[in-house]
Amino acid sequence: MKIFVSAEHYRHDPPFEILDGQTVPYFETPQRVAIILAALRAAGFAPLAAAPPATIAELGAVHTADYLDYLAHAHERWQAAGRHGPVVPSAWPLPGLRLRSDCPQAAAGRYTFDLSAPITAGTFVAAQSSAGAALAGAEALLQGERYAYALCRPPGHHAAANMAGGYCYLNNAALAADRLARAIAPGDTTWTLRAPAVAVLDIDYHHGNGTQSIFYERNDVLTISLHADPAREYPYFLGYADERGAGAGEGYNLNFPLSAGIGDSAYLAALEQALQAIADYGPRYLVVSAGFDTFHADPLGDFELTTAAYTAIGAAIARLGLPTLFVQEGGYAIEALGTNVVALLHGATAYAD
Ligand code: SP5
Ligand code: ZN
Repeated sequence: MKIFVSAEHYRHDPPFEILDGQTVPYFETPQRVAIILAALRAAGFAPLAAAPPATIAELGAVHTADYLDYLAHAHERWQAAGRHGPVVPSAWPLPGLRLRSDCPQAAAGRYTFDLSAPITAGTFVAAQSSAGAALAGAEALLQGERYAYALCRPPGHHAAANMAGGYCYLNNAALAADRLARAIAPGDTTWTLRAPAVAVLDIDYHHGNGTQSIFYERNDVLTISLHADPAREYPYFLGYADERGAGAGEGYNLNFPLSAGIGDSAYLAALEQALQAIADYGPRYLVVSAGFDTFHADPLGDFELTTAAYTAIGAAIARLGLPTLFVQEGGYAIEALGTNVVALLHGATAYAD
């Protein structure tokens, strides 16, 4: 198991977020990485490799140039306009409004879909470092590793080609999946030669709206997400079961919206359906968006998974027999986060063939 860490993650440390109308301390903290690293070391997972930050050219594989320009410069433009603190939107160009201004507040509304992705001075460097860890994990699979784990922070699965939100800025899992897919048939721009090269399995509590939208019209990357039903839970506007992909990508997106209070056995049964779908498509590589906010004690979630479930999830994933990259997403029950990450990775490696 090769493990890559986003070394610059600590440069992203927003002071607060606005959660359901309340200003609260930011849940997605640098402490999360420290706790996971300590648990990995204690469990004997070593050595840890620092990955180089992803370059703008690498990020352009799944993100738009204008969005990357925004992310890279939003904070300095905000400050130059005399504002203090992190960049947070205050108005959005919803349908019926006009996208004319590119002043810093207008840009924030245009490129951020919620109040949970503030941009501080170090946010873009941290996000580049996070994406770099995921890309290094993809390269490790291409070099023949059976497993890799990218300890990404900030997380990525809510970030779309041109939108930040939900603690996410750059879509680490999508960048890794795209890298793997392109490696299978370099130069194929129709996706057809590569279909279906890679599956992304998203087990974060929240729907991976960014990953879904990035690959929605592609058939070389199958996207599957198990998550809280968006009819009751964030991100509300995507993640329903009837979203199946479009155009060439039709049939290459699957959503499993789940009920509040779901426990280990019902969750594992839903996971088996998702894994069977992956097996039926026959991809060459698997990327797992690994969130742990499905844990019973998570402050953001309403699922009831125990630590034992993560071991079982890892083992079930391993039985697919695919080279697999685990990409860290959410998980906010700090005291259990390291234990749960180790449980997932142990589950996978213990069943390696
Ligand atoms: C990567 C990731 O896990 N991002 C999650 C972002 C969630 N942001 C807003 C969630 C608001 C839902 N209300 C929580 C109610 C807690 N009782
Ligand atoms: Zn989440």
